[in-house]
Amino acid sequence: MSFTHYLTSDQREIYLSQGYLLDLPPIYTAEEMTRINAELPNLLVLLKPDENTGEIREWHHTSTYLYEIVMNPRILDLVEGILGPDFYVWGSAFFIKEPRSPGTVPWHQDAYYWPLSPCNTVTVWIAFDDVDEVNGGMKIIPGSHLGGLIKHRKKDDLHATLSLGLEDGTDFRTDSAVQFQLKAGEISMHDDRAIHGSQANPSERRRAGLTIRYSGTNVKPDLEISPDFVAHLCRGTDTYGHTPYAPAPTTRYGRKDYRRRDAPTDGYTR
Ligand SMILES: O=C(O)CCC(=O)C(=O)O
Repeated sequence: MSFTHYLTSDQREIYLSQGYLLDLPPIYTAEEMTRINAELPNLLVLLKPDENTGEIREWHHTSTYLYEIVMNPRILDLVEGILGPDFYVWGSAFFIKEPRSPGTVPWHQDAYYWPLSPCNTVTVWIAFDDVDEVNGGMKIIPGSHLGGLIKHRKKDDLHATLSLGLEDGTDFRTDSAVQFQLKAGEISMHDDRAIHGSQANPSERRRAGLTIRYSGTNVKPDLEISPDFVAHLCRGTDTYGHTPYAPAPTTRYGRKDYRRRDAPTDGYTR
C-alpha cells in the first residue's frame, strides 16, 4: 500500500521521524483567506458573554463555513499521505491570540488530553494570519512524539489556556524547539504525541489559527468519557465501526454545545 498521496516520500519521512511537517503548499490564496477571515465574525457573535474564542470547538459539525474548510480536498490529500486512505475528522478549535494578549499554550502532547486509542491522529493547523515568533506562533520539539506520553502536571498559570502541561527542563528540554512560521493560508501538520506549545502575543498583530484533528478509522473514542464524540468520514471506508458519524451541517454558522470534561491529571494514558 502506498502512503505518498500528494506528499513526497521525503515529506512523509520527515513527518514520521520529526513528528511535524512545514513547508507545505499553501491551502488558500491571500484572496481566499481574506474572504474566510471576513466570515469569522459571524461565528464570534454566537459566543455567549462568558465564553472566549477558545470555545469555538467542533463547530464544523454545525457550520458549513467550517465544514468546508475541514473537508477541503487540498488538506485531505495531505492528511491521506500520513494516515492512509481511511480517516475521519472529529475536532476543530480556534486558537486566537489578539494583539497584546498574554495567553500562552503550555507545552503539551495532544494525545494526553484525548480519550482516543491508539495514537493515530494528525493535527492540521491553518494560519488565518501571518504567524511567527513575534506574535506567539507555535513551537515544537522535533522527535518528541517517539518518546511516549509523559505525565502532565496541573498548570496554575493564570494565562495558560490549557489546564495541564509539561515542564521545560524536568519533563523535556526546549533546546531543540522549532519555531513555526506560516503565512495566512498555509498549514502545519503535527503528530498527536509531539510536544508543542506557544508563547504570549505581545505584538500589534493578531495570531489566529484553526486546528483540525483527523484520525485513522482504527482510532476508537471512549464514548463513556466523551458521550458527544461524533465524526465525519473524510476518505475511504470505516471497517472498524468504533466511531459514530454525523450528517454534514446545513446552516452556514451554528454553535455546538457539548458535554465536556477536563482531562484528569493522569491523562488518558493507555
Ligand atoms: O495554537 C497554538 O498555539 C497551540 C495549538 C495546539 O496546541 C494544538 O494544535 O494542539
